[in-house]
Amino acid sequence: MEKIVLVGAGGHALSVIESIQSKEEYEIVGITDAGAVVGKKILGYEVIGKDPILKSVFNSGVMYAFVTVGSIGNTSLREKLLYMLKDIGFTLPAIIDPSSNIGSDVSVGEGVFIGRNTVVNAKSIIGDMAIINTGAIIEHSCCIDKFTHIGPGAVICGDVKISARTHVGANSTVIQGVNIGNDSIIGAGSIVIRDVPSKVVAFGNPFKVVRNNE
Ligand code: JB3
Repeated sequence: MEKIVLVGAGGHALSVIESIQSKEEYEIVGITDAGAVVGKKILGYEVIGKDPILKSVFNSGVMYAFVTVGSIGNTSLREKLLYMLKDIGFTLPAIIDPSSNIGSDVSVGEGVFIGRNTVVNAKSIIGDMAIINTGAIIEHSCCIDKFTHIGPGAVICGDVKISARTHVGANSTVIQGVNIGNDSIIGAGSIVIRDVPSKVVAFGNPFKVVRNNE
C-alpha cells in the first residue's frame, strides 16, 4: 500500500477516510489540521500537527496527500491547500469509493473524491478536485469542472456542463443538456431546468436566481 497524508480533520475527512479504508490502496499516516489537538484520533487516525509539518512528512517518503477539507460554495481553502501540497511535491490521487459505479470512458482528475453509492456514467469528465458526494448520480457525457462539489443525492442528467467551483446542493436535480456557470451555488433540493449563469445563488423548484455570488 502507498502511504498518504490527509489535510483537514473535519466532517469531509470522515467520508474520505471510510472510502480509503474500503480499498487496500493507501495507508493513512496521519492528518494535519489547523485547529484540532495533536494526537486526537479521527476514525482511528491521528492528527499529527498543522500544515507546516507536511514538508517533513514528504521528506520522510510519503508521496501522496489528499485534501480532506470540503467546500460548500467557497472553494478557496481547497484551492490554497492543493497548491501548497503540489509545491511541496505531493501527488494527489483520486479517491473513488469501491461502491461507486463508474462507466466507460470516464475521465477523473487529480484530488477528486467520488463517494459511496455514486454513479458516473459513460463519457463524463470529472475535473481536478471535484467532489461527487454520497449517492450522487452523474449521467452520461457530463462535464463537472474543477473544484465543483455535487452534493449528496444530487442527480445530474446527461450532457450537463457545470463549470468550475460551483456547488450543487444535496438532492438537487439538473435536467439534461443544461449548462451551469462557474462559482455559482444551487441550493439543496433545487430543480434546474434551464441554464444558470456564473456567480449566482439560485434555488427552488423550478429554481430562481436570488442573488449574485460575488
Ligand atoms: O455534507 C457533507 C456530506 N459533507 C460536508 C462537507 C462537504 O463540508 C460536511 O458535513 C461539512 O459541512 C464540511 O466538511 P469540512 O469541509 O470537513 O468542514 P468542517 O467539518 O468544518 O471541518 C473543517 C476542518 O478543516 C476543521 O477541522 C478545520 O480546523 C480544518 N482546517 C481549516 N483550515 C484546516 C485548514 N486544516 C488544515 N490542514 N489546513 C487548513 O488550512
